[in-house]
Amino acid sequence: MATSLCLTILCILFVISSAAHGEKNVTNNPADQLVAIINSNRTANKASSLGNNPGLACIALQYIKAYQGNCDDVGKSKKPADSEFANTFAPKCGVELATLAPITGRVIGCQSKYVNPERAFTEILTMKNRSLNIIYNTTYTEVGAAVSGSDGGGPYFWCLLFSNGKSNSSFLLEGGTAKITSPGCFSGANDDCSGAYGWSQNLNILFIFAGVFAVICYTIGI
Ligand SMILES: *[C@@H]1O[C@H](CO)[C@@H](O)[C@H](O)[C@H]1NC(C)=O
Ligand SMILES: *[C@@H]1O[C@H](CO)[C@@H](O)[C@H](O)[C@H]1NC(C)=O
Ligand SMILES: *[C@@H]1O[C@H](CO)[C@@H](O)[C@H](O)[C@H]1NC(C)=O
Ligand SMILES: *[C@@H]1O[C@H](CO)[C@@H](O)[C@H](O)[C@H]1NC(C)=O
Ligand SMILES: CC(=O)N[C@H]1CO[C@H](CO)[C@@H](O)[C@@H]1O
Repeated sequence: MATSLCLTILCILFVISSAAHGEKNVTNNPADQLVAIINSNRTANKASSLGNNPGLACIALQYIKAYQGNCDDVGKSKKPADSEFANTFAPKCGVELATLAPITGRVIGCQSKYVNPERAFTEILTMKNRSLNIIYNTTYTEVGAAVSGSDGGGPYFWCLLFSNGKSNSSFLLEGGTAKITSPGCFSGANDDCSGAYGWSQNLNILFIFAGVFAVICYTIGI
C-alpha cells in the first residue's frame, strides 16, 4: 500500500518535472539566454536586435575549443587565426563553406567558476573585456553565442561572434542541423543544453530527486 502510494507520488513528480521542462524550450540554454540579454541591451542602446544563428554559434563553440581550456590565453595575442574559421571550425560544425559570411566581431571571456549568463555578460564579457562597443556595433545582423567548460568542469569560456551576413542565408548547416560537439552549449539551435555544467549538475538533480523520494517514503513509513 505504502509502496504504491510512493510510486504514485514519484509518477506525479516526474510528470510535473517533465511538464515544466517542456515549457521552457529556449530558456534552458545559457547561450540562448546570453543572446536574449545581448539583444535587450542592444535595443536599449538603439541598436537592432540580432538574428540568433546556430551555424555561427556552433563556430563560436569551436572557437572556444581552440583555446584548449587555457583561460590565461584569452586577451593575449593567442587568438585563433582568421583562416581557422573556414579551415577548421566550419567543417567541424557542418557549416556549408559557400555560406560563410565575414565575422566582423568577436568577444571571448573566461572565468574559473561558472556564473549565470547575466553575470557572464557584465563580468566576463563586458567589464573585464571592455567589449561593449563591439556588442553595440550597429553594422551587425547576426550573433552566435557559446559557452563551454572543458570536460564538464571549469574554466568556463563564453564567446560571442557577430556577422553582417544575411540572416537566413549565411552559416547554413548541412542537413539543417549542427553537429553537436559536447561539452558545451551554443545558441540558436533550439535545444536545451546544460552541457556547460557537465554531468555534475545532472547528478545533483538526480540526488535531489532521490533525496525527495527517500524523504517522502520515509515519512510515509515504509
Ligand atoms: C516554445 O514552445 C512553444 C510550444 O512548443 C512555442 O509555442 C513557443 O513559440 C516556443 N518558444 C520559443 C521562444 O521558441
Ligand atoms: C543589459 O541587460 C541587462 C538585462 O536585461 C540589464 O540588467 C543591464 O542593465 C543591461 N546593461 C546595459 C549596459 O544596458
Ligand atoms: C563596427 O564594426 C565594423 C565592422 O567590423 C567596423 O568597421 C566599425 O569600425 C565598428 N564600429 C564601431 C563604432 O566600433
Ligand atoms: C528569412 O527569415 C525571415 C524571418 O525568419 C523570413 O520572413 C524570410 O522569409 C526568410 N527569407 C528567406 C529568403 O528565406
Ligand atoms: C582585456 C582583454 O581581455 N581584451 C580582449 C577582449 O576581447 C577582444 C576580442 O576577443 C580581444 O581582442 C581583447 O584583447
